[in-house]
Amino acid sequence: MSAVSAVVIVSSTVSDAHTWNLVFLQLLVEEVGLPVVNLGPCVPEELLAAECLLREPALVVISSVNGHGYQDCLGLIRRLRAADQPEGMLVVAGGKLAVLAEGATRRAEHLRRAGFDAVFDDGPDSLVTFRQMLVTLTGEGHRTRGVPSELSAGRTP
Ligand code: B12
Repeated sequence: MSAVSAVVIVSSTVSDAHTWNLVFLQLLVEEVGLPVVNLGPCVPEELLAAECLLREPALVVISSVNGHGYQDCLGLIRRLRAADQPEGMLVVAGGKLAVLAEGATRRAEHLRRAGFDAVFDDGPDSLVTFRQMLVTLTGEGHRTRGVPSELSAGRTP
């Protein structure tokens, strides 16, 4: 396992066919000066894992808006935190991760415990916080795993 690069992978989950969320996030990441590989919609876990092995990204941004993101993310993060994956790779998720708002805090906490560095809800502040995180990444270049606590605290799906 080697150190991560400055590349950001933007990806949806295996079940999610929406694309404009991914385009939006790609443009946002590129705006702060980080190179992006956008894997598009309906990405199988094994394809995402293979891309992470190949590119050793600094950050993987998972976006899902179809309401099944929480379930998809649980399987996906198990795969991305397996022993063969790059160390120091940040993985965050956001969008409309469930159909019901009820239980959002518990789901976000569960995803963080499962291995996500941050989980962003669909509220107006999330993109501001997410962008701050990107700016931090550009400042630090190569970094080790971990999102500053002020960025990860209170993020819910
Ligand atoms: C266009 C659209 C489609 C198109 C997608 C075409 C395409 N090429 O993308 C089609 C028709 C295929 C489609 C299908 C479905 N859709 Co649809 N779709 C939409 C719609 C109208 C717009 C989505 C869009 O493009 N938005 C523009 C982008 C830029 O914004 P966004 O997606 O909201 O993402 C923003 C935030 O969520 C956030 N964000 C997203 N990800 C992340 C990640 C991070 C880290 C951060 C910080 C932020 C963040 O930032 C983005 C910019 O602000 C929305 C309703 C709506 N008005 O939002 C429904 C919507 C997303 N769809 C929905 C549903 C249910 C479906 C279907 C299941 C319908 C069905 N029964 O078949 C299928 C799902 C298919 C699948 N396998 O995924 C629901 C999801 C409900 C939920 N989450 O609880 C929505 C919300 C409609 C609704 N109100 O019910 N859909």
